[in-house]
Amino acid sequence: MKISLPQRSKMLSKNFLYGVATASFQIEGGINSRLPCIWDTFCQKEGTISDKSDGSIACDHYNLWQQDIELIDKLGVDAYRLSISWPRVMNQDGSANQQGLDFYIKLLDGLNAKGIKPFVTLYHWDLPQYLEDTGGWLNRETAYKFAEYAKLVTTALGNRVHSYATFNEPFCSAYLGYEVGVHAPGKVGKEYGRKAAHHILLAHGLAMDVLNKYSPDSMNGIVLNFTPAYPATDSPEDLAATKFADDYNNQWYIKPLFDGRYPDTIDLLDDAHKPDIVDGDMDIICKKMDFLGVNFYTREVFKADAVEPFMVIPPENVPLTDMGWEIYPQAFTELLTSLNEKYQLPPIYITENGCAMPDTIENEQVDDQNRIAYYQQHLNALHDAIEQGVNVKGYFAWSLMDNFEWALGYSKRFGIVYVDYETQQRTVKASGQAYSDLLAQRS
Ligand code: IFM
Repeated sequence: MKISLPQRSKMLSKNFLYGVATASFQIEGGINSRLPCIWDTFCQKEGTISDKSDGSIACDHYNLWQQDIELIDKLGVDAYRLSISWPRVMNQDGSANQQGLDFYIKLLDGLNAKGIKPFVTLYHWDLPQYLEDTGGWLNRETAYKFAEYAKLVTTALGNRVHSYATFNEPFCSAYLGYEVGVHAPGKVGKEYGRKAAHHILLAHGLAMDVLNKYSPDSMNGIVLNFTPAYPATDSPEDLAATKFADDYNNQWYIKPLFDGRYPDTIDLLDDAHKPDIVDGDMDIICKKMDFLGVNFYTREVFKADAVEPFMVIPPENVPLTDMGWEIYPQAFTELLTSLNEKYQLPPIYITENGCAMPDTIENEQVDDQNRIAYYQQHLNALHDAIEQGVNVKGYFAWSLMDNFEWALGYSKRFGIVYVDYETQQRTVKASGQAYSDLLAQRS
């Protein structure tokens, strides 16, 4: 199967950017050349990672980066989205770890030499453990440490970076990491989630000033994930529960950035669960950005609950990915058009979209037609949003290659390239070839 788009689609013009994405902890390995991060610690705890694995080797990208650049180049993409490991480049006393910086400098130089635009995320979840030891994202001070880290990176990397995102998916760091505890650092409590989120958003705002000062020529912004919320029925109770869920999971992270305030749902929270907002914080958070990164995978359906403000209905009798996530591309279009209506947005980049599928490799081939179908449906959905006036400038497939899928370890494969973790052999899947063929068609 091929991936195709309507003939005159803007997405077939060379002005529309296509890329592949990864993140430091998920692919690098090389843990002995950096300080420990919260995911190293979390992986050591009993019962946290489904296959009991960790990030110590991952895809060994720390050693195999040169061949990975060749692989990215072979796919014919315009851009590569990667993240920087904070504990690899900064020592505990705030000084630079030159060996760590050199790793990224060589990587960026290699990409630029091939004309591949580097999209760099400063924080994709690997907080230095020493900062977690002083409270992590529950400690306001961590936001200021992040701004110092942003300064160190931008001054060291100079003009090598096409685009900087401060954070990847604050929802995941705050909610999954500090409220329900399924991600590092594994804290559980409603009194933590919103506080962590606020400090992350504060860190974003502080870092935007740093980026604009020390890297004024790059495109600077943030990456948010959205799981659009749909009601189980049209009953007023289910509609109210769905609105609460949408505010809590989605709007919570975007509204402060563009409207300078949290959704009104904040008034419904117990005081103990509210963030600690200091005068002036919302102005720091609400900074002009050059782009918004949007990550989309699935939707969720909600109904009212007697105890909690909302309840998720697990998907049944619908198409699913290997994560158990519903395949519902229409939500992608509806998400983008609704964000466009609600907010005054800068240009959007789809910074992640893709799926885990139960791949098998036979005769050195992975025939993942199911993943090709997912990409086809979602690129069509994106095309529809663009036709309806949403200003989307580019799209990144998640992921370049199979990698460490957080609490699910290596059991879920999101790559368009297959990784044999025993040999570190990379094999381009049928989806990788289809993506590459689509990109080659552009004029
Ligand atoms: O693998 C993750 C990535 O790190 C962040 N966004 C979602 C992906 C799939 O779960």
